Amino acid sequence: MIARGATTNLALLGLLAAAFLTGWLAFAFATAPARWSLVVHAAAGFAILALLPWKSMIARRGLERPRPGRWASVLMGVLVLVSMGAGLLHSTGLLVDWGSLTAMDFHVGAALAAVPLAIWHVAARRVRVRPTDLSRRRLLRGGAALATATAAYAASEVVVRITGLPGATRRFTGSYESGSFRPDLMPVSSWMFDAIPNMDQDAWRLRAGGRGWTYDELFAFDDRVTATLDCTGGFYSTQEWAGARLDRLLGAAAGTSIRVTSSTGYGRRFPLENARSMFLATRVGGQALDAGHGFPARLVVPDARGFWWVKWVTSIEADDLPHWWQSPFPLQ
Ligand code: HEM
Ligand code: HEM
Ligand SMILES: Nc1nc2c(c(=O)[nH]1)N[C@H]1C(S)=C(S)[C@@H](COP(=O)(O)O)O[C@H]1N2
Ligand SMILES: [Mo]
Repeated sequence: MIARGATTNLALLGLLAAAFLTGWLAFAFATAPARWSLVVHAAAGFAILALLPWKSMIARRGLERPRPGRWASVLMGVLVLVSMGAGLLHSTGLLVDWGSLTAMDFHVGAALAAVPLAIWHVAARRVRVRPTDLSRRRLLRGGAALATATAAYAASEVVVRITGLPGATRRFTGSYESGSFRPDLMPVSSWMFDAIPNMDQDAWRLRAGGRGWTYDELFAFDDRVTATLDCTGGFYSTQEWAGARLDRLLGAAAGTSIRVTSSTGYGRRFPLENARSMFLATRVGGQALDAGHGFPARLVVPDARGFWWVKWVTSIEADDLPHWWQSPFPLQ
């Protein structure tokens, strides 16, 4: 029965899908739900590790038959292993930064690259399910395996704390502290490909609330907030921000949502009622923003992930589109 491997392959499919979904779910939140989703995520990851001995028997047998596309299966295996290894390096803190990239970048990058190969793999290497594959005994065994994987994850977290590995200091999102209250030490990051633009302070205008604002007009606002930018790349940084609360810029703007747009074209949409708790910052730690952190002005959205904190903002416009009318994650 084990020799046929259908149960192992199906369990792998479920676990890979669960790991992928909970990973993105954790990225969507900067609050407590991120932790729950990451517990499920890590348990799924450990369960995949536990299945490797069985899967390698299946793979070895499969590789003995010359079939087109074997290299794609092997490449997918390499990508999944790279993703898993980078995930563990990040979570333990053994290796978090690799030059300008982070372990998280490799973790998510390798997982994303594996997706088309995984779809092909499942389609090209069909599993024929027989009733015995889903017997009660096997389901029980699967449940026990999941419980063991969760316990193994809990144990790994205990070990990380006892041994005092850097991973013990990470936040509930998994991110590491970096340069808090020291803007000069705060990392500069972008979602994907945005380069730091050259902004001319005198020519710059902000479109908001149906009018244009100059840099000096915006700089005159002094609303303050202490907030934590938590980047999905794996760092967080708490700073004292100053600028204008968004509802003050918008005035009596009508609509259901606002779109905040960067000079680079990057932008995010928010519910209009959130404007009261969002800020367009011109300063951090009492100093004007530098180019990397969003000069002339950048969004500060307390309790939202870093990718919502649009930099180099040029317009804030209200309209009647629903706030969820956008890609869940930026596409540029
Ligand atoms: C092939 C798919 C994936 C597998 C097998 C996988 C597996 C893992 C493993 C084993 C860990 C280390 C768990 C620990 O010891 O704490 C981890 C951590 C993490 N993964 Fe994934 N992952 C996958 C995809 C993703 C994706 C697509 C995302 C996000 C979009 C993601 C986000 C994270 C985050 C944020 C952590 C850090 C958790 C923490 O430090 O507490 N993962 N992953
Ligand atoms: C971690 C994820 C996985 C890796 C790294 C992996 C890797 C491999 C490799 C290297 C082979 C042998 C080469 C080949 O036949 O192309 C193979 C075969 C196979 N895989 Fe996977 N696989 C994974 C997940 C899955 C999943 C989710 C399914 C189906 C739901 C699946 C079904 C199969 C089947 C049916 C074979 C053929 C076995 C045989 O010919 O006896 N695999 N896999
Ligand atoms: N215009 C623009 N704004 C952006 C991004 C981007 O790529 N383009 N990246 C976002 C992401 S993912 C993060 S984590 C923060 C990083 O801000 P920092 O460079 O000040 O640390 O900016 C956000 N704002
Ligand atoms: Mo980010």
